[in-house]
Amino acid sequence: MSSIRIIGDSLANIPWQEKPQGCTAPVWRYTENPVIGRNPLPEVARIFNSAVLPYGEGFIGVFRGEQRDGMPHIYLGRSRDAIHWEFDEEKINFTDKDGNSFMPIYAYDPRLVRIDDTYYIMWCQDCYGPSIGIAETKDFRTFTRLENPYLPYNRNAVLFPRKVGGNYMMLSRPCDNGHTAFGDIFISESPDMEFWGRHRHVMGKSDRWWENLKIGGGAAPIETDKGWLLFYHGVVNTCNGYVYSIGAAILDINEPSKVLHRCGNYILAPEEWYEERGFVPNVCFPCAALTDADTGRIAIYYGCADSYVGVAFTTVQELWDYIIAHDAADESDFEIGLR
Ligand code: BMA
Repeated sequence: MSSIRIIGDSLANIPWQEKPQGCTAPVWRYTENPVIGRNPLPEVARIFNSAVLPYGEGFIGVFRGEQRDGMPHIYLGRSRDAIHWEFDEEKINFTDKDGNSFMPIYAYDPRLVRIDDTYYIMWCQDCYGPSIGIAETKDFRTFTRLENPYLPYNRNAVLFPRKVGGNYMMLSRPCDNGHTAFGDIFISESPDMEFWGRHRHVMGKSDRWWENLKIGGGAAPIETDKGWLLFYHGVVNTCNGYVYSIGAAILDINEPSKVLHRCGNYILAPEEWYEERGFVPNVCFPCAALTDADTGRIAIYYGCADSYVGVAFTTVQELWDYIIAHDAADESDFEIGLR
């Protein structure tokens, strides 16, 4: 097998546990999962589908908090070790460019991406139906919403952590305004974070049963010397409803609408109690990954059963070997995605 390395910062304090003896899977769960349990705040019943990044001496995150009126909003959290979190009791107060309050009606499944000295949050919100909201902050005190990047309906926006070919790049998943029984991942480009275009198809659902209904972007793509490593979710419909698993693919570094490799097997599927049992059973929904370029360690943050946050570990080499050994990429993946 060839070797692979992460291109990025070192993160000596990344949460980590060694692979358990006898584990045959490419990804293993943190033994103390879930890291965020029920009723984490007076006004919040569940936190899940959330994203974290290193910040200062510790970590910061944007968390999907399901309020007791059933509406999701985004809450800020801080941690020294990326395992134990303290949350602001009030949801993030988004403003417009003039500093006036500009709150979404609801906000869910946030992702958090740093580009240079700016942090971007993207999430799903109502704009006459589910669509993507995006905001920027430099200090995690003021959060300025930018123009909505896409028309409705759309979910699962994931920004790349740097420009590619001179433009910002963002994955998303066009959908309907219900529980969407279809969906492929697309990519769009922008020179300025306002005007998005040059849309391309990246990858579709497949005939493999774990992802044969729909797929959607997960964590911000991780730069490696073999391409962008993408964690995404894949969904199957069963007689008892949707089941969400985590998949992995490698996208071309300069032309990320091309999928170079795609793991035919899921890398994590619901099997622990906190993934199988909850508000929505059988959901593993990745939204972030911490990485340490020095060791190749990766900590995946994923929502569990729409009720909890879990952490799972792997290394870039372990994952690469598994993806290549189970590579199922075909012509529809290799294409540039323009018709
Ligand atoms: C999707 C999104 C996710 C959720 C999943 C399972 O459509 O709403 O936030 O985790 O369904 O309920």
